[in-house]
Amino acid sequence: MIPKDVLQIADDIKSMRIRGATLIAKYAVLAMKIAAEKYTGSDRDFKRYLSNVATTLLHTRPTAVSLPNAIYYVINRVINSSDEEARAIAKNASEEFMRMIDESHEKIIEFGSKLIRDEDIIFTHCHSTAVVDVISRAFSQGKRIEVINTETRPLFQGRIVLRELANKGIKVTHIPDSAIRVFIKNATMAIVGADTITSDGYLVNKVGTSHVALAAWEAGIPFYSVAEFIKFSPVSLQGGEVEIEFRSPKEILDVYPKELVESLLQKKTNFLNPAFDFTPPDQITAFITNLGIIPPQLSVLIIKEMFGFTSGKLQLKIFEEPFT
Ligand code: RI2
Repeated sequence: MIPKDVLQIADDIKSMRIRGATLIAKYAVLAMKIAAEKYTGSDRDFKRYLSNVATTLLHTRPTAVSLPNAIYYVINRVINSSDEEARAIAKNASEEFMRMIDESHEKIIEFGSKLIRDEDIIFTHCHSTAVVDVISRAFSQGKRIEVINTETRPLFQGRIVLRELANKGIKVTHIPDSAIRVFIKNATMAIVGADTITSDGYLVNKVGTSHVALAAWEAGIPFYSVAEFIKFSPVSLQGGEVEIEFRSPKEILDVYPKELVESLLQKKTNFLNPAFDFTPPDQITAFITNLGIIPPQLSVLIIKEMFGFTSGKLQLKIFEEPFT
């Protein structure tokens, strides 16, 4: 039986009470750790139990690669251990991975804040912990900066950015998503987060990101994505495709008058709610990673350095067949 608090974490990720690619990964390994600690069965059955926990977590959200990367890290170590040591290894690997995330997060803040100059006006889209931390660090270094940010429909994650940065004393101009091209001209750089980066340098991030990149390219300002190693996809190196999550149309319709929704649903209408889009590498100036600032064409190097060249193959194998 999967413990209640582990199921609760899975549910919180699915419903986006826990959101943001890094936080999802952190909670996924925390759930694996809790699962290992609360296990009361025999050593012989532990690996099968953990495989069920991993499957439950994997099925919460399909797009951010940080989730399978985190789960793979723990599972890979457990598979290669004896039945007797598997439980302790699951716990240690989870703790180790959380430390790795924290260390790489600190590195991207350091690299990212160096790119921001005094008097920069930074354009951003959606809420990314990494982006907020980079901007906050640059501000605390005394740089006089401003931010332009989108609402990010339909879930308005832009409001989180607005609140977090404004509370720190940073001047923020908050705009509707449809005004991206109007205001990007006022910015000196664009910085967004990342959910998945493929081996050939495509960025998968909150829907609308590709519009920001295109508008930044047109305006001639640099476009960066801040991404720890967990955002890079080893599976893409093996030809694995990124699945774009389509969320419930309810998220769009929630702000419409109820009567209008009811009448529209009886007509020939269609409501689609993709959560992410693809930005091509030629519109990305660089990824700000824990290993440094790299052009998108070198994404494969991060995968090789952090996961190994063949890890994508192993990931696919582990996730396709339950292990014992
Ligand atoms: P950090 C978010 O996805 C956004 O797309 C954001 O850019 C990305 O995760 C990375 O966020 P969602 O979970 O890891 O809101 O930088 O769908 O926090």
